[in-house]
Amino acid sequence: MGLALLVVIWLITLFSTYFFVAKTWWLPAGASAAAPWIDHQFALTYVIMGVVFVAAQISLGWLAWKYRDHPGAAKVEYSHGNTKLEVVWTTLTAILFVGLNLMGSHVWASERFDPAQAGAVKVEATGLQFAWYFRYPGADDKYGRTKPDLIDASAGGEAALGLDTTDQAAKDDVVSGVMYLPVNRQVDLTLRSQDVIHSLFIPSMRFKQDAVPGLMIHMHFTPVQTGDYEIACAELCGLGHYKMHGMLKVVSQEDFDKWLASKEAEKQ
Ligand SMILES: [Cu+2]
Repeated sequence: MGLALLVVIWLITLFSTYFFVAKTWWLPAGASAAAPWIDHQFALTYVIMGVVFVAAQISLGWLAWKYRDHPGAAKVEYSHGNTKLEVVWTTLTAILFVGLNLMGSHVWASERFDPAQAGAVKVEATGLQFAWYFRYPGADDKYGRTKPDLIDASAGGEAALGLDTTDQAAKDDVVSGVMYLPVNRQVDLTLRSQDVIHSLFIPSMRFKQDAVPGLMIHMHFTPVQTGDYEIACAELCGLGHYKMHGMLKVVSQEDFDKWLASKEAEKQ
């Protein structure tokens, strides 16, 4: 029995570790300026935790076998713990946990607390059950007023956001179901939610941030590669959560200007 346990524990350890080492299910290639940083932190966490995990499981299997019941086995002795050992591993775990958090907080804080660069593209992302809408402030660089009583989710677009078209600043606002961004320019993102908590998750940008009703959350990131990228909602937000899917199109500045101009023209 002890030997069977050892084999099972070691096999489970080997198989589960293999999928991480072989990167069978892994993140898509990073396409934002912060991606190398985040990937480095991600890999470091996995390597450290992987070493701890494998060492713990190998010892577990070996101990299960070593202390198996067999003729001539020593009499069982109950231990009430070892204070010195407990202090050592609690301290080591705390150092590891706090250390990794401090390292990671630098990247996160740079996207959250540092102000966006001058000339960043302003985009507002609004989550609602069950879609994402993206709003661009237009030539005046100002988002127009929205009013809860004007909201008509079934109409989509501007009406879904409750855009008050009598507001001067709202006249040139562009609302899109697809997020367009110019490459190599920082995005000054404002996150909003209309109903429940959603989470804007763009794996290729290594970006994930909750959208919370009543809050305007400011974040920024810089896409560095053109292409089409998936957007998902990463917060279980209701029955239709699974279809709360969107697309991000990172294009050249020229194509971005053309797209924005065509959307402005559509409004006239
Ligand atoms: Cu959602």
